[in-house]
Amino acid sequence: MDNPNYKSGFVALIGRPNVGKSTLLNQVIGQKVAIMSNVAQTTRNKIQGIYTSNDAQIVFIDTPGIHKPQTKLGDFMERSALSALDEVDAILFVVNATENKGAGDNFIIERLKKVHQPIYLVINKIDQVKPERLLDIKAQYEQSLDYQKIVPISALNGNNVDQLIEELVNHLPNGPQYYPADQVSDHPERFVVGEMIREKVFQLTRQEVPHSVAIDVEQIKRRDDRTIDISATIIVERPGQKGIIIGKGGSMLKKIGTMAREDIERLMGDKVYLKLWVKVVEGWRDKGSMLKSYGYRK
Ligand code: GDP
Ligand code: MG
Ligand code: K
Repeated sequence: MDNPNYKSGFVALIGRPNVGKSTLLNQVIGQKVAIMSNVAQTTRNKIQGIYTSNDAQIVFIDTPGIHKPQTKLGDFMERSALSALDEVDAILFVVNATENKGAGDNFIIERLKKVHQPIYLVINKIDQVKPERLLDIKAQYEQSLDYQKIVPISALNGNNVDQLIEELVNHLPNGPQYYPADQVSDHPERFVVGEMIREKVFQLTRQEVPHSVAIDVEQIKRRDDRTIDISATIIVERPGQKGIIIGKGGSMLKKIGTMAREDIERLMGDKVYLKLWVKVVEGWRDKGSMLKSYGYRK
């Protein structure tokens, strides 16, 4: 590609859990690359979604929510979220129009004050609020940072998302197309597959199994007939959690497996055979070396 006017850059998505960062990413990329859930902090790693057009390429970094770390895993999350900010060309600070600016937002704002990159305030979920409310939420934020622009959107129904992209592209530097046009994520398949399984564990077990779940994807093997064999282990901290995930006569594990398999098939476009196991590893979240072996990047 020899277009001297081509634009490209890296953009970080920052915001409290559940403001709609993953939904926005999925809306922009048009494919399920990030993990969506009502349960806070299901997105533990940086997940990059890549938007490519004839004029521009934007590589999105979906950071985990910035919060005060309590465990080694929390530490990992916070460090990766903050270090991401030094590498990007712009930051999207996403907030929820249905909620007032709170302590979590103020915490992020304090961090963002140290950053020199242009910051866009993205007010999401405007499909749920009246115009007066939008003015009110704007007023709550506009003095807090020197925003490049304030952009109200609905990530869910796509309202004003095109304008947000246009705005971003206009301010990106000229640069190369880093990734091929058909690539939407730079994550290894193992990671994305693991995240899809973990999402189903959260969705189906709700509050009963908290964030102490890791997925170890041991094998992804393509056969000659293009079907894919995958085996993975769901790692929990306590025997009680193992019981919940397996369910009566294995019913819960079966449900998790079926739903995850359907998602993975959609992603990979081939038939998948998914084998799932459940294992108890006490206190895995505080074992730094284990975090690495489960694929959590430094
Ligand atoms: P994240 O934690 O910031 O990545 O948030 P998610 O993308 O996982 O979204 C959290 C919840 O908010 C999900 O139930 C989404 O469907 C919902 N959501 C996200 N964006 C919108 C929006 O624009 N409008 C509405 N009504 N709901 C949204
Ligand atoms: Mg998310
Ligand atoms: K979430």
